[in-house]
Amino acid sequence: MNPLKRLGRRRASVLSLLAVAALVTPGAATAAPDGVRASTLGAQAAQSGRYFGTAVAAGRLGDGTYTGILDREFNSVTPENEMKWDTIERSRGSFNFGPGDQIANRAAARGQRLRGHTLVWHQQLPGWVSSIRDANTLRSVMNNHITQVMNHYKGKVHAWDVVNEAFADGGSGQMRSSVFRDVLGTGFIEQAFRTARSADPSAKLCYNDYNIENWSDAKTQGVYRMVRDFKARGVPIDCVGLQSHFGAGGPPAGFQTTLSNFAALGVDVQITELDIAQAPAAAYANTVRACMNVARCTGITVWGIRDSDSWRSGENPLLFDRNGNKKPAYQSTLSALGGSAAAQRTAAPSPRSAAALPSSFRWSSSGALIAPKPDSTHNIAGIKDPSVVHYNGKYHVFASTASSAGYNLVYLSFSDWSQAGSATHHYLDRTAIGAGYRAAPQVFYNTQQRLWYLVYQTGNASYSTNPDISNPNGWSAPRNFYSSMPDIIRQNIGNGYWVDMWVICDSANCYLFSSDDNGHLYRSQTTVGQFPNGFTNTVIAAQDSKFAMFEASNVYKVQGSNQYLLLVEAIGSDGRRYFRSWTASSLAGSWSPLAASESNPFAKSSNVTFPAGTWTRDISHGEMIRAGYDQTLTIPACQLQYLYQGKDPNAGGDYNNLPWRLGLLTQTNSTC
Ligand code: G2I
Repeated sequence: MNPLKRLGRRRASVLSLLAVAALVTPGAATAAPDGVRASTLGAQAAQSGRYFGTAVAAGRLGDGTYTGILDREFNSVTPENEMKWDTIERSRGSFNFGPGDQIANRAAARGQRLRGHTLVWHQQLPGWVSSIRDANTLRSVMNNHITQVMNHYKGKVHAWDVVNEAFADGGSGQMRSSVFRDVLGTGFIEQAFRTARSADPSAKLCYNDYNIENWSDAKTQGVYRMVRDFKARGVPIDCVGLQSHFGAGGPPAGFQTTLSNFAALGVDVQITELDIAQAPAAAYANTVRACMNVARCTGITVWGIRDSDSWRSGENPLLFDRNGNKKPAYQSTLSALGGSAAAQRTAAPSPRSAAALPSSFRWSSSGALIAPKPDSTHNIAGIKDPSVVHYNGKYHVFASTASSAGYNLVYLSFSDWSQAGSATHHYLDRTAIGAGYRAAPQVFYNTQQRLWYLVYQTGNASYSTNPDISNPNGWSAPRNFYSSMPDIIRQNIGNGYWVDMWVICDSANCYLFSSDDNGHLYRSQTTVGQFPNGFTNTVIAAQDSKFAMFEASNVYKVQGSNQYLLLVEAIGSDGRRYFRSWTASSLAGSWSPLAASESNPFAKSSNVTFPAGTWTRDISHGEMIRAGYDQTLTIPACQLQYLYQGKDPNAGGDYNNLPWRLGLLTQTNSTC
């Protein structure tokens, strides 16, 4: 969004260009190739820095079919039973590490990582422990067990399930009854984690449980509150294990939200015991994709190798059949990890294509949901350029405020769109972001740095950070991504302005896109590790006539696919704003038209219905409702929603005083 320009009078002169204009990617005649695809689960997961593991039973290590698959496919192992209390300390003070060592030593010899499972659990607990009634005795027994076992496996176990399954099923959200809770009180979990940290400071300490995959479940909420409390009070916890023993339907709809929300607390998340009744290929793929879409989802473990090895063998829930053959779920899992088996290259469409976006779109619009809320010191005419994330049960919206006095930013949050209009507007000029020209915000969470970023334009490309998105006063003062305008922009910008900065990262790099009001979309690049510094290699990512490639570009990752989506606002033959769309297979790749013309637009008044009344003819600068909120900017492939700015079609006059409002588009032609 450019606060200064007026383009309306010149629109007609470029109409003829719109239909035929082509997009080019200078200096990138061919698309970047996809990453090299691996043909095993572990190798493919490793390409994104993740592990792919399995539960291992010591008793099966003499079976050549079993070990053949184990060593070919998996780069992490979890002893299924061999590190549990009833094996390791069957009688008090007498430790039997034999079966655990057998698995640990075998894994170490083959470079496989080891998850430790589990130190404190109410099951597979010897009777001598569960019958203790004295708190001091039980505390020292528990601390001693943790310390002895962790000492023994120090340097061999990368992550320990310190406490397993301590929360109750059902609607209480409380801890379950167990000897530990009943004798030591609910503080036993904190005690166990503190003891574990002292015993092996370099191991990751995990809380592990089942039925915590559905975000809205009381059990999930109970565990979430505990982890949040631990992080707030400095109790050592590094990860949450979601066991993921699923029914045939696979993960619950909100599974990725759950992973993201835990991760946003500053812990890793891991899928620790995955198995799915009847192992539907799509259910496995959906599970894996959810993990791939969350940067801090660091690995996946399936709970066994062949169906016959499973604790639920009657349900055939694993990736290999009884003979050790790969099942369809194996192929879909490999695909979802980003890989492709040789045999699959010639096979029928992979599950990925099912999640691809359609090539034309239809939408239904809400009425104007959010209007400016002027106060005694903010005489605001329009609210514009929204950026939105759904986090912690709320929509968090950042937007430009516009008036003849200039531009600044506002923040509001609400739990439901029906409440958007009544939300409090927090003016960010009162924060360290400061007064003066700030506009076109973009918000996301950087999972590596555990910080929210707000990217916006100030004449340069600027940003502020905040550890807590819900605290408007937590934003830092503006800093710039560039020391000055990159040469290539200076050379191509013409009489335009440099606007609408947009950051998106894949697992290796972050990209900064921006527009120039002169038909160019620019792209700079830095590494994920260097971000927010080091943006260089600025190139023209796409170009067209100045009205066909106007402003307000958005770039997203499409969930469950290798597709990226580019949206750019254009000015139509009717003088109204609309959106065009392209896709690419990599962020630095070239963009192919999806719905990119005035007759087949991504979103324009011509493909939007207004059941609540036609309050705007412009579908202008805004943001998709994302599937997550991190730096990957992942959107769903289905049932898209887009928060946009529109205005009374009859309004005119001073550009900065136009009465922009925010409305929500919901896709009506989703096929999934
Ligand atoms: O129950 C499924 C899993 C739930 N989360 C924690 C995991 O540790 C748990 O694993 C299972 C093992 O897969 C089973 O193999 O835990 C069970 C015990 O609760 C394990 O079952 C036990 C049997 O109960 C014993 O009778 C048997 O001797 O497996 C033992 C070894 O085969």
